Amino acid sequence: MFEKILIANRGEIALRIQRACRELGIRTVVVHSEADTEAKYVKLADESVCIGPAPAAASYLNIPAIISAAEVTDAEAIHPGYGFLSENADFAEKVEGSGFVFIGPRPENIRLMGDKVSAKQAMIKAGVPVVPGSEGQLPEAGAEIVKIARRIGYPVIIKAAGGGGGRGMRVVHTEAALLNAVNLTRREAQAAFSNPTVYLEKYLENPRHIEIQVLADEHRNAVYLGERDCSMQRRHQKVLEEAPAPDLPQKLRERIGERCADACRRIAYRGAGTFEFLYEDGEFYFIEMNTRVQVEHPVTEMVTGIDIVQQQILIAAGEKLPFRQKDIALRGHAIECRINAEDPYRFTPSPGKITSYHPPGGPGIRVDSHVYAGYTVPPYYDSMVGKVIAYGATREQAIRRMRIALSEMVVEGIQTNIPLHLDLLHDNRFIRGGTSIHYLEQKLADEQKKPK
Ligand code: MV4
Repeated sequence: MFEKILIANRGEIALRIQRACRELGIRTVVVHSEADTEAKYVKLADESVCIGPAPAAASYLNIPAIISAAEVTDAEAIHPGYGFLSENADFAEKVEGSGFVFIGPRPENIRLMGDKVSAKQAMIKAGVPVVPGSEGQLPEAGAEIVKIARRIGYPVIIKAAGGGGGRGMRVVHTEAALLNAVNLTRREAQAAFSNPTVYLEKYLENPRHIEIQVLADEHRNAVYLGERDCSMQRRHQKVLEEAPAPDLPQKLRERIGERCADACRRIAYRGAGTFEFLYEDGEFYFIEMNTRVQVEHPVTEMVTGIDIVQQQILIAAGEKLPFRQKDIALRGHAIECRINAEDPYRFTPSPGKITSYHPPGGPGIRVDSHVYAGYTVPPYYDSMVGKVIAYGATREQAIRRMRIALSEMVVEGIQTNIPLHLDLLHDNRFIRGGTSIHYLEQKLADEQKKPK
């Protein structure tokens, strides 16, 4: 096992990784920017190294500085967390080329999934159901593109191979608008990702976003840890996630889970991963794979009892998974609310000093956060300051516990989205469960229209 791990991230996930290391008896080095020097989780680490000024490009994305920090502290492995360099295949390669272990998938698998066209082709080959579409990049010739779109049927969506997470896509409703949309998306893709490659899919009008968590070791063992429903989102930012997905039949869960675990074995996947699907009318359609630990991993941890971050570390150390599929059972229900430093209805960021802080507690409540009274939320990074996770025997109990938790919670000095969460937790459609990816934006738009 490793003796020392370097954590190449900040905020709540840096603290989460630290906790996993500590439980495994591994010492930690945290790298940080000048804006994070005073943070408690930095002081809590066994060692810390300042790697640059506040802007992420100069610090958390500074590959040579991070590798130098690993060298001077004698760390053996690097955990990238989520965001920043976590899905950068060049970083993973440089980490390994410098003699360190990258706690994540092989660089070639990160690269395969980073290109959404090659990811989709790999899934088709592995028998994972995908959204009907161009099965590869779109050709140059307009007449060919028109033919493909006619075969698929309108509406269609044009997506950039280098995109993902909602960047670089355009919905097309008519043949008249098709070629102009393709050209626009190509130009945007070239500018944003230095890659003009685009592909086409049938546009699903009202799906849910359901994702399957997997773990795979270096010995071709792979398991699925059930699913998360992440449909409650605004502008491609998830707001609230839950596990399991409301009303998903057990048969479908097993069928899609087996497909994902099979795909992992086929591509020799290693580490934690997430298969993202759109789910509509009882069918799963693969869209993307994430090759990192995700923000919402705790809901899966709560319903499976498996520590995903510890498993990432054990897998990176070359160990075999300590369980098989038959040992994994989903028990109860978990909901996560992302707590953001922002105006709860205008969504403008609200960084600054937290003057008072009372986190919730009690049965089934978990708080993953690095903040405390006196902490200053810096303006340079994303606005998430923590997550509250509520576990219950049933979805109803998890909702009740979350309502109590958020009504107890006090964060003063900055604005947070806690009022939005409390509103959602009393929303009849949410309480019923199974809302689509458009529900929250529609609800917010409807409330805008209502006179106060
Ligand atoms: C789609 C889609 C409908 N049909 N693809 C947005 C993020 C990126 N991961 C894929 N996205 C979508 N792809 C087809 N063929 C609708 C979305 C989408 C979406 C997906 C998941 C979660 C939230 C979303 C919000 C808007 C659009």
